[in-house]
Amino acid sequence: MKKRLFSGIQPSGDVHIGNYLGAIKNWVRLIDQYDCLFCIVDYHAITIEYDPKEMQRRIFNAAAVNIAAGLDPEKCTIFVQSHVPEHTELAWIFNTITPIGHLERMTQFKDKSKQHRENINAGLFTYPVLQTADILLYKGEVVPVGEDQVQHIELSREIARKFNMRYGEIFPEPQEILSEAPRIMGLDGKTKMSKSLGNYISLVESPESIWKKLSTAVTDENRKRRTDPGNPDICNLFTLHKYFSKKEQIERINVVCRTAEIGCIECKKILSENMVEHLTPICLKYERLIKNTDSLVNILQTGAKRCRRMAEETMIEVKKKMGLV
Ligand code: AQP
Repeated sequence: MKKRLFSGIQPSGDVHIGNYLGAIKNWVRLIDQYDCLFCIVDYHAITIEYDPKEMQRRIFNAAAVNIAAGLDPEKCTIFVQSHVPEHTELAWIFNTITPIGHLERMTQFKDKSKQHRENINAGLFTYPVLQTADILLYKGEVVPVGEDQVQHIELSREIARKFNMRYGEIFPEPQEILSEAPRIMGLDGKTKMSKSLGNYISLVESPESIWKKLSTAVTDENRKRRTDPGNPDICNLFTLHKYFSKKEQIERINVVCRTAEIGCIECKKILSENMVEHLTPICLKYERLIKNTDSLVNILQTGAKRCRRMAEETMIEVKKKMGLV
């Protein structure tokens, strides 16, 4: 029996290279090792303002991009959170054992409250409780995520422990798995690359747009003139070179940037070419998939069917333990 892996992505905008390097690449790497469930978490995405007319497109987009990036639906289960009602049912139960103080400490809640001052809703606050339900409904043991989600996974362990102590042992304590790129910074070099901040390169960005975005991206801010020596250690784009460029190029740039033999523009051009080369197969596959919505619907329905069966079984167990049957 393979251990179960659960992970999710919000259909809150374009899937970007931060999501890819921080999470999706790891999902693809682990697909044969675990029984993998990948969830498009639409109930999480509605905690911020959105256009209902856009949501369906975003859900298909998230499914197609992830499949194009390597999530083979023959090898894993891909589904939409709202297609399995037990997610919110279990979240309600977990709400009753989660201290408010723990939720108040969550960095993402603090950040998002600042970002969306006009809409600090209860869903944003209890987001990590629903996330815990997402994972534990399927008794997920491992959760590959970016660094921003580690605090939430810690909380999910606490909730699992508390439930098990109070009502009896049911749930595993999930463990996060981080990728080699757990936190990709945005093109401003200052904030985490995020769908909602618009500081990203999408996974299916056109070559022209990749170049346009990279050409204005922040590098080593101390390097004012072309003749100034640069410092790759503090250059956000050098970090991206590490994931998209060839080993010899990275080694060379690491030297010639420091001696000012290469300028930022040339360095960005190399990165842009390599990024286009890396992302082109994903873009081409995405274009084919997104045109065939029937096939996407079929994949998501098959996924939801499997997940509903598992979710029903868990809820029967949970309710029995809690004396609710
Ligand atoms: N910048 C990042 N670097 C590394 N990993 C990242 N992840 C997100 N941003 C980065 C990881 O991608 C997975 C899916 O993320 P999500 O869709 O659940 O939501 P998020 O973490 O809130 O991502 P965004 O892009 O910042 O979305 P918005 O702007 O809507 O909040 C997760 O495993 C995440 O850690």
